[in-house]
Amino acid sequence: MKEERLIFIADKNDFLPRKIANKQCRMNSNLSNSIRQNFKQRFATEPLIARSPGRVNIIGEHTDYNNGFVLPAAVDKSIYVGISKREDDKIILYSGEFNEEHESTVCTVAPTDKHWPNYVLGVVDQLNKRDYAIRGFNLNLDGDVPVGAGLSSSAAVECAVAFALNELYSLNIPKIEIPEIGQKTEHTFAGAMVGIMDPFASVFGKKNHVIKLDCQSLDYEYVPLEIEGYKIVLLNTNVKHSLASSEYNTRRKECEAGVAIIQEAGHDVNSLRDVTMEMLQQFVQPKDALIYKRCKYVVEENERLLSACESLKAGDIEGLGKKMYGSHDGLSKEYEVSCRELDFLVDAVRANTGVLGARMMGGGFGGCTINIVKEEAIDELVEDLGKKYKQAMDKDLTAYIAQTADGTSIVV
Ligand code: GAF
Repeated sequence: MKEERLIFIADKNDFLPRKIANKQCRMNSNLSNSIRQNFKQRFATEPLIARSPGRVNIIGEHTDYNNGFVLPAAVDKSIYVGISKREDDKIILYSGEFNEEHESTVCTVAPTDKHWPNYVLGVVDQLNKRDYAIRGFNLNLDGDVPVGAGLSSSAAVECAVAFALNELYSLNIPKIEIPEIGQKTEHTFAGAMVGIMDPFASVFGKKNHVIKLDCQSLDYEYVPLEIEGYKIVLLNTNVKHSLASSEYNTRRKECEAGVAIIQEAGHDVNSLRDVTMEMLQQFVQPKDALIYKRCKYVVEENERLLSACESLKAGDIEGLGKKMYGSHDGLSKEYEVSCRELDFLVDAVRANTGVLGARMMGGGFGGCTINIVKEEAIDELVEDLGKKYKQAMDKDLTAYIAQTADGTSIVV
């Protein structure tokens, strides 16, 4: 399939089938132009515009909050933020997605019952807590990162907002602090005890590269994504099960419980990053089978990632693909964050010679699978699987070919 014939692109809230000629240009210019126009109409002034991309993750799932490794890349779907200063302390927000306004003030920011403003207000709260002085602002939010598909639209919002406020009020926030502000916003204003991966990928993304990130030290390395003849294809289950956020936090606690058992046995370990399979077998397995299973997955996923990274660097895409299947099996059977829709999509491509690897991506319980697919096999795969998925799950399957992109920036 030729690039110009890409037939599935993400639009607004979802993946919609659509024929376009030049996706990248259309997306960037259209969205930033429309946000500029809407902003001028609404606030009668010229905005500063920041964009921050969504992300994919090749391998290394649920490892970030265990101080492990991840291998994400920013993609060509972004959140755009138009912003301007106010003379007072007011925060006036408008979301194009929800066609809704929300008002607050800088010194009284608090979580709201409405969902979307929290990702902006939480950032303001973080800036307040870190003594970055801002006054009021008008803000207009829009973008084409599909919500609920596991591409991390919320991290993209947080990073775009932090980046925009940094620029607007000349705050001189060190770049590394932007992802931390995003992560803390999730903890405090969204109740999700997420790791650093998503905002880090959004801010530090680099076109044609994946980021090998050590979530313990935050050291990172850009690894070229050289998969000639193959594409990264995301297959969206179009489901998001309600378990997602509660089970996410539970998994985090289960991992901490595993670390605590090993600490009680007298070992100086701070996280699963310091834990070996031998320790798990010796101390955790006899005590708690469930905790053992969870921790085993994480320790093995870190090993898988390091080896997958070597495969990628050596041009062994098949080796990389195999580890992706291994990752899915661990996520599904041991970490138990998959669901029948995700398992169906991965199982359905296992025997397909055009697909080198596939696995669920992100937190789980819905969203997308990430697949490495031979270019000429994509059309048939999507068509065939679309029918099978509809028949088996009575849901539509949508697909998106992910292109890597640069991280957060100001749009001029
Ligand atoms: C979500 C979280 F936000 C990330 O921090 C990460 O834990 C991921 O789930 C699972 O790898 O996207």
